[in-house]
Amino acid sequence: MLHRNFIAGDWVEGTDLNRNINPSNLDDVIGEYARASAAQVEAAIDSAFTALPAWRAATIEQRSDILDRIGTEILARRDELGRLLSREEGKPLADGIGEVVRAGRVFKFFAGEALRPGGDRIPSVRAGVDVEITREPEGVVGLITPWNFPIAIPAWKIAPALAFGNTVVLKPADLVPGSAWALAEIISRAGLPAGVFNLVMGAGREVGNALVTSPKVRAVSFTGSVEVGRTIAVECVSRGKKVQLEMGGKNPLVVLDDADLDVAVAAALNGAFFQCGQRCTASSRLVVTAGIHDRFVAALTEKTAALKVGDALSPGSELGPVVSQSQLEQDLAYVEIARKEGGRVVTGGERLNRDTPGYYMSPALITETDNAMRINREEVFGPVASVIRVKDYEEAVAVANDTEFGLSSGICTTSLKYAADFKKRSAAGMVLVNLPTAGIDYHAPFGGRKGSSYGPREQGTYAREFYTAVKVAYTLA
Ligand code: UN1
Repeated sequence: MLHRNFIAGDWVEGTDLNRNINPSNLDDVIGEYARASAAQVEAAIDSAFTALPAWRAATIEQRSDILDRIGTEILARRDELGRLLSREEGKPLADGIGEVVRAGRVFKFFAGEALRPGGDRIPSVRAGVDVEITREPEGVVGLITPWNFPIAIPAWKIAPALAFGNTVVLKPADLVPGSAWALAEIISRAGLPAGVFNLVMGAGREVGNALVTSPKVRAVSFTGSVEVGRTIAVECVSRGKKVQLEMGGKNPLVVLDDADLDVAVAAALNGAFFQCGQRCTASSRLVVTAGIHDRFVAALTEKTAALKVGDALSPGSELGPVVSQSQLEQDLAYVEIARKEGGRVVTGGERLNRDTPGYYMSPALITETDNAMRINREEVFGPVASVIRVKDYEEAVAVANDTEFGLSSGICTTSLKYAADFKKRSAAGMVLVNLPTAGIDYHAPFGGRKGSSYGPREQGTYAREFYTAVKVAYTLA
């Protein structure tokens, strides 16, 4: 079946076809997806621009109802959509379904937020004058989403954009267009005026670039790599657009001597390896104090080696394949880099063969590393984690913060004192205590510091900052 782009309320063919391949089984073609041309992206932007007055005129209740309807359908179809997601992205079925539920709940959350646009009325310093502060939609927003959360990330950008009266052009990742297409199909039947929501599929070079450079797009929200994010930032800032970027991480999980070993091992196993470490929030640096180091490494090695890697849709699989050939090559290359730097690969890091051809590898745990090595400076985005031994809590904090990234961080400890201190001193946007650094709530603000993020936070009530423009009106009565 050919899946087309959604532009100005119509399903339109593109100029090129993208075959969506299952990374668990390269013989399985999920479908063909039309790639839009730059001219078609312009048409989508024009239609979003034209649709602005109609969507601005919709009442907050009409917007809320539409978002609620979208959320209801996503939740009702969780099994089918979760299966599609796991089939195209490679995360195990339970995680695929979990992500679909998250997307549905995001729409439900923003159905509520649509009713709470905010606003203020304050006394003026001048007699007889009223000051009113209101929030208005920014206008046309361009949304560019990555392959690792094929439905949740589109959801958490589209839902607030629509809730606050913006019109949308979405460009999903070229590698996983299926879930975003299914979401667009749901949105297309939810009662929006034509042009309020548009889907343009294709590569960043063509489709993404057209979105970022168009004068009619007022704001761009991007999740993806640092390299692409920085280019987008320059393009947007030089054109006076609002921009929001979520990029990489090299997130530390600190394990202190007084940690509950089971809690720490469970947090590290999940944070480092689940979903093949393909999360910007993955716990890729395990910073462990000397007194617990050997016990922690022994227990984590055993659990890591026991993880079942297989077809994402097979019930027993705890890890699926990684997403693509180039990602697999990058992951294996980083294991080699770490080995050459003096790291010890205590388990995994090897290509695996399964019944079907796919991008399988065993999760790699690397010990005897230090924080200056490339394996601890650069984001791998695969099932690869390294252990850094430190002498005490003070050194752990210094190492945790010594990175150009700052998305999430974690600490495993039974000490309230260390937990409280780490929450204050961690240079990350999100700090987790006795939990993995990944797996974040859908109603709380999401984002980081330093090289990880740029612009206002996503999600929760904080999403309003990006998707609205503040207006202040003064009236002499
Ligand atoms: C999570 O860890 O729950 O691309 C979400 C990413 C993030 C989302 C992580 N933007 O991995």
